[in-house]
Amino acid sequence: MDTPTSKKIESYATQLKAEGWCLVEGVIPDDRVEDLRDHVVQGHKSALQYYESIGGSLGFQTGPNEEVGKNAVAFVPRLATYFGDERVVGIAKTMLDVHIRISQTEFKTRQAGDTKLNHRAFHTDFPHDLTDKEQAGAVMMPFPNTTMSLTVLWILSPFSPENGGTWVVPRSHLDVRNPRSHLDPRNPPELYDEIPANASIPGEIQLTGPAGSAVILDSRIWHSAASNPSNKPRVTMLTRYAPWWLSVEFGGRNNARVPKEVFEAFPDSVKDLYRHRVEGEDDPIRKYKK
Ligand SMILES: O=C(O)CCC(=O)C(=O)O
Repeated sequence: MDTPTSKKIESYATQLKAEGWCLVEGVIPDDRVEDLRDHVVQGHKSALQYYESIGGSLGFQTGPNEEVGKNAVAFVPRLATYFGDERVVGIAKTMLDVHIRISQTEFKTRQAGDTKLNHRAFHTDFPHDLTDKEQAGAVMMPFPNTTMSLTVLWILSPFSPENGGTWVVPRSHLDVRNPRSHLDPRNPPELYDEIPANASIPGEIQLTGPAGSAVILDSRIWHSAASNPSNKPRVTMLTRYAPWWLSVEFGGRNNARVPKEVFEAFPDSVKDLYRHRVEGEDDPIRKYKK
């Protein structure tokens, strides 16, 4: 008999709490992976062209004067359907709160032919990103032992050491130190941690997983992008899930809007995650009555 979805969610959440990461396989059906990989490659090109044409920045998803830009999700609407996956959303609700939303959506393709295999840039993610622009939304150290956001990497090219599977240090989400403690101007020098942000860390592992999976990281886990020495790009999209109580607008960091017509075509499960970012809509959390 198949394990009920609620039991699977419980077991992913148990791993996430203990290790700081988990892999959910089969969120995208095998027969959809290739088409969606092409969709993300094309969407990435269109997004780059769009931001170049307006003189803005795809990195920050802002216009030439730092005004709010077009959300990356608008360029990959067919993939976005999966962002409301029952297991991924179930895990996010178990870890964060029953009321969640997507705070950031980004392209994370690692280009081919990068042979700097010693490359590391260990960090923690929003809202624990100590080098975030003007500390916009960055929690101060020492971090309280609370999961505040989950980073989800949507794997469209299988992850392996050969193509730049993400480096993580399992269980580091429970460590009070941080590899970038010295880069946060709010931390006095006597509290800097002696952890190398740009070198291998004992216990680090490189994530592997088949195309069509989602890797979920606690935002506090120490992790780093890896170089991709293969001859094909490692195509990946990123979404971050946040609880209702976390400010996702502070500092104007990556809060680009979703055009109305793109939003209207989303299934309800995905509308719930982006309503706070769509042009002309209220945040559903504000409207919640029960
Ligand atoms: O692309 C990757 O493998 C990791 C991405 C990452 O570290 C991040 O976006 O915070």
